[in-house]
Amino acid sequence: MKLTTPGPTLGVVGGGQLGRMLGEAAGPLGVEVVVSDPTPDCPASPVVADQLVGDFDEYETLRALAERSDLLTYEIELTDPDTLETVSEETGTPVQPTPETLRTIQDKLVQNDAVAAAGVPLPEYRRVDDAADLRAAGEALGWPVMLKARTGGYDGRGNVPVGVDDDPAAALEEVGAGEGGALAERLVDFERELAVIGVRGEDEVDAFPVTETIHEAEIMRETVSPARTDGAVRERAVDVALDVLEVLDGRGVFGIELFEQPAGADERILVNEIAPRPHNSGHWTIEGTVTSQFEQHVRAVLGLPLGSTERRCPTVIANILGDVTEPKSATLDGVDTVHGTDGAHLHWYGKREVRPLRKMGHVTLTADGAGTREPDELVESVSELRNGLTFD
Ligand code: AIR
Repeated sequence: MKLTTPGPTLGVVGGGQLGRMLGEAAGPLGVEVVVSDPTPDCPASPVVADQLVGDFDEYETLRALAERSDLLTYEIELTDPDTLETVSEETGTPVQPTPETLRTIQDKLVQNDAVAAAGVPLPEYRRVDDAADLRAAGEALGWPVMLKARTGGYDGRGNVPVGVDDDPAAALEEVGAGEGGALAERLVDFERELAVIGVRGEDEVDAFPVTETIHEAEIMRETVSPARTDGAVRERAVDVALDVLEVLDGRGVFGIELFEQPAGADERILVNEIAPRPHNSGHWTIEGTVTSQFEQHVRAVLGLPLGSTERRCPTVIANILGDVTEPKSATLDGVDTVHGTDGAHLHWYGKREVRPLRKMGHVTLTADGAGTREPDELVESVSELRNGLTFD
């Protein structure tokens, strides 16, 4: 490939934090990024060449984005694969990962069916269209179950555990199952949650080192790399992630969330969920690996050679979530301590409004700066740094 200025234009549907970090990674490669997002001055807008304002699934916006771009990708699953396919055919601008892959992943029931059909292990699940289905699923899988909206949920929205005494109709309403239905999954008795960022390039596949993810109330709080588990489990996690990549079509990075079951279980690793884009579990790669997941996504979708996924040093992150009860204008207090700590890096997503539990940024701590390689100490320190930040 030869490079000129301006270089190739990558159109990204969605201009939230993932679009922002894609923009930051694309710059040095000489790749121009244009995003589309419904919110004017979206988080990506200060770091990309341009923003088109429009809904994620709006034909006019996606058509205009395709006309401006050499290739389209997306950083949120709420876009519409049919519309992406249409604008791609009309303009000749390819979409990666393919709309077909988005279609599979967007509907968690179709996603689970695809993973199961490939023989990749995952928790048992049942389709749930109404309260009677949910009761039957609980009887079959054992209470409580994890109820998930088939479409539209992210960052903790759309998932809720349901017990035998809970009102099934209320639970279905809470996850918003009215739109596209739901599924119930057996609640896995896991040792810890893990995630692997897999990547498919032009004619190569690879995976980043496995990450441990710590969740509370269905929202990711911290990640730890290397994951605090044994080598055999880490290897198995990467193998399962590579098997998942086989199910998917198209180039790009994929966030693959996993459960680690206790020693003695039939399967040590089960697939939880797949995202066809960079993922929160891979934010540590910005400082922690030779190539970040964002640079890797840009390389992969454009068909450039992939970069090394090797870890530089143990690295942890803590998410900065909205610690407010009502939405309000966002002012983060306490950042000086983060800036003043060796090995700590602040990532502010530039969201104008803070909302309860909204992802507003993250703090990364690398072992080479922090002076300890002990994962327990690192995760404690990064949590302390994050806990010192508040929205006043
Ligand atoms: N995102 C997409 N899927 C899951 C997540 N977290 C990221 C994308 C999207 C942004 O979250 O970057 O644009 C939306 O965040 P919010 O806080 O505006 O809902």
